[in-house]
Amino acid sequence: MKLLCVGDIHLGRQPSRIPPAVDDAVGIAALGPAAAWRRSIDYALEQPVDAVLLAGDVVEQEDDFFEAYRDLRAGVERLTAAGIRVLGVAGNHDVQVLPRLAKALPAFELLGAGGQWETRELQGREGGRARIAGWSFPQARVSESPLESGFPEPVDCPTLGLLHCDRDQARSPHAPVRSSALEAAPVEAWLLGHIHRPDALAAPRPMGYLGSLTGMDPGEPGRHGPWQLELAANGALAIQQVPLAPLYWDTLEIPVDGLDATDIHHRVTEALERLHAEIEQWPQRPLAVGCRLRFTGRSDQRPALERVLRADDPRATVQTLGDRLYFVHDWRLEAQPAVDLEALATGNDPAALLARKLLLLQGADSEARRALLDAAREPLAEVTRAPHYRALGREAPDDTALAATLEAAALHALDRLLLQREGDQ
Ligand SMILES: [Mn+2]
Repeated sequence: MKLLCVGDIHLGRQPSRIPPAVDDAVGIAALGPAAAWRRSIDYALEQPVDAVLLAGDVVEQEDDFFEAYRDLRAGVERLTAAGIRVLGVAGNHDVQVLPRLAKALPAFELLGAGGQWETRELQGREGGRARIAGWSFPQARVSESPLESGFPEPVDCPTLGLLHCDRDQARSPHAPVRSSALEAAPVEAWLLGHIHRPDALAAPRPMGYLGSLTGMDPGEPGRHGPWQLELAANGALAIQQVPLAPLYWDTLEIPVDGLDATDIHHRVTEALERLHAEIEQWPQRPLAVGCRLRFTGRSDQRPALERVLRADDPRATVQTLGDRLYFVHDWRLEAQPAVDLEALATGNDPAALLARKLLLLQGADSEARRALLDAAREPLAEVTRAPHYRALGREAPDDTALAATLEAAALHALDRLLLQREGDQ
């Protein structure tokens, strides 16, 4: 028996950080959840699988009914016409809308409505049986573990658990469950929704998050897609990810040691070409690839590098390699200046003062380091609270973000001080 297991789809959500040039070339819709869902259906029909399982948050929000209805119906109709069943559970995002969709679309089988565990048996087209046990969110906030009560008793065929939940977050309002409770349940596999980063699911007893069907922003990097689960007649189970997401996010590290600033763009192109060569080897390939560039290493050309990167910003151009678009959504000059900070720090001029603060920031936790972060915390938090930015809903920076911001600012200032020094001589 072959099953295609689909994690959070979020129909109705638009991918973010897509440059206008990429939108113009392929259309943002070709990169979003609906496109990923269509690709999954094509794959399910090609195989063909016996059933498609949806682990909740199929729809982004309640008012996406009509858009989601169109996409879900088109998919369910194609699948059921080919004799492929479609089963799903509701997550915290689609607690109302998924049951409504199920009513409007009887071919779609919603499991565990109202927060009551429910099972359905599947028959493989080549023989074999399996049972799906599912539970749906009865309301958007659920503070008790769905595993506390009512989990179905084992029977004489393999059971696969389908659940949208928050694992090992005891105080979560999104159906908190403990790993130990998942492990103790009488199932052959747990197919979970909610967390968008896929787990490394593996036989013999896969238990974990399927991940979002496609990465919708740079915070969802790596390969995404549905998972194909196969149950052999002897009970052996195999599972593998089918990374067919149309959009792929990655971070490229580009060392700039010994690099002349004018060669930086060449170095960026090389890094993108290397990534392209790797992606060409994949059996399923994305339409577009968004990259964050980290310029690392040590350089005596930091100011020049920054000037060149700002004058001819890598974010401004979209590269087409093969039939794929590559774009840069962010870059960071993280390279350290080619100076000995320890030696510099022994002086008593402003550069020495900065070097001492940098060493503090880059060093281990200490009282002095905490004092430095504390001094920056409130002024930076004030920025996120400013009326202009409040609508972005950004939280005040945590210590890691604070330290990174201070370090970047200190390096920038140090570059300028060192340039002045050279000018003085
Ligand atoms: Mn969720």
